[in-house]
Amino acid sequence: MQPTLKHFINGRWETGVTLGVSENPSDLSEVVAEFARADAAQAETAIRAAADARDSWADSAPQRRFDVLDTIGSEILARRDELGRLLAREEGKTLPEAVAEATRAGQIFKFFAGEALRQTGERVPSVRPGVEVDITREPVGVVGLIAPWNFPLAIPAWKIAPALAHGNTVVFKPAELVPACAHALAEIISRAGLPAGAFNLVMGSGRSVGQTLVDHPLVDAISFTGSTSVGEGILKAATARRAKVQLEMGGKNPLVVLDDADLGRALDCAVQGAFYSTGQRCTASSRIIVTAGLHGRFVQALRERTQALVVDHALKRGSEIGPVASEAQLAQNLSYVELGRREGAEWLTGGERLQRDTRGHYMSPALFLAEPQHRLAREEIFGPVACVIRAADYDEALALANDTPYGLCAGICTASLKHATHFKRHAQAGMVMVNLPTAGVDYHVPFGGRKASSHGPREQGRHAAEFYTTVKTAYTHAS
Ligand code: UN1
Repeated sequence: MQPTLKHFINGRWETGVTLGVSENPSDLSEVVAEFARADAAQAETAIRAAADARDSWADSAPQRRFDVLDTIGSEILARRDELGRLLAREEGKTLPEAVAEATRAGQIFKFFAGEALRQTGERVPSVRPGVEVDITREPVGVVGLIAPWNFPLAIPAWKIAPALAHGNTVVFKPAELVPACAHALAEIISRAGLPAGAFNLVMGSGRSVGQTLVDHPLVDAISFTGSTSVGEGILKAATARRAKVQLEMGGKNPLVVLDDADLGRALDCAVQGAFYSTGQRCTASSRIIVTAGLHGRFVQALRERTQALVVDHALKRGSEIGPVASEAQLAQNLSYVELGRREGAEWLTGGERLQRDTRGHYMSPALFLAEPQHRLAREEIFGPVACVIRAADYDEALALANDTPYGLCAGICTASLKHATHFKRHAQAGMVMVNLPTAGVDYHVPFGGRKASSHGPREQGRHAAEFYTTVKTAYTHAS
């Protein structure tokens, strides 16, 4: 058994108030980590440490920030296989997916190392003679980062890296399902040359650690990725005390397939978007909207492709779909499968618990034919459960794609430049994919959605500066 994982607070490793364990969802006989859990008081200690370190890190030179972030990125990339293996064991995505995620985390730190050097401002003449105006960006201060379990390296990376690059200090609260991934990342960050208190890891529940971050007056900004219901609570509490808030929440992402689509490519997009990472992505394609001329052939082929997917242990060579991450998530997925049948969606395949050599949270990917009003077709499930909806033509497909409370990502498969161009313009989503799966995004461009999917400025890329900095306008009379 490994030693109990500790919090990292004010430059020191600290034991917690209670203990938790994470288990391997591919093999429940394996405990991945035992970890310290904090209470509100310990979370507050971390917040105070971040507040004390605030000026020193805000005043650090760009070269220093570059060096710290570049060092972190290099180590993650050098250890991507080992980190990917840990991720696959703890979260359950397949080893190739997990190594790709570790790689992405390293690349994100490298990108934001560069951003630390690319800080710019503007100088503009005043409307008054003899006066100059400088417009610059300054750090926000202490940021609380609350991350989900489904991308336990990449999402923390795309919050921590821009926060530090732009001169903020950090209190990071990971999801309780994935403490070993969070700890591995924190351990690398702890040796990269930051001042004590600039980065803190506090593990524990949302109810106590998360809520303390959201409510504490010393926390200037909160970035959260997770469920819509939790996000809405954070929004109310944090805006009431005028903290800055960035939320990335649910999705019910449409993939439109038109009659003229390349069938093979459309099937790849649907299978990858709906079922890879076990469907546990806010960008997953959970509504596949197919026009009448291709509908019959597409549905038959998609059903065959879905049935052929290999569901097994995340570390097993040849596994395409790992287990569901937790018993609670599996129960939710199965309850939606049940609901789909009850509300009259036509079951095509899957949606059953599976037995494998090791005891784990396995289920077969589920596919339904649904009507747009079915809850199965409207609510985020966050598992390998997808539905196909029939549309008469492009216009109806676009209307169906936009008929959702969410607006994260929308995809279209078509050979028509006219329809692709129209869709890019009219899809009510923060991200649009043409002949690509809705899930699987680049690390150097903005990420985020509209409507109930997101709130506040975009994450990632240069646009991350909008959340992690605040603008200052300075006037000077040169006499
Ligand atoms: C991706 O699709 O590449 O929680 C990333 C999520 C998103 C990340 C998706 N925030 O699924």
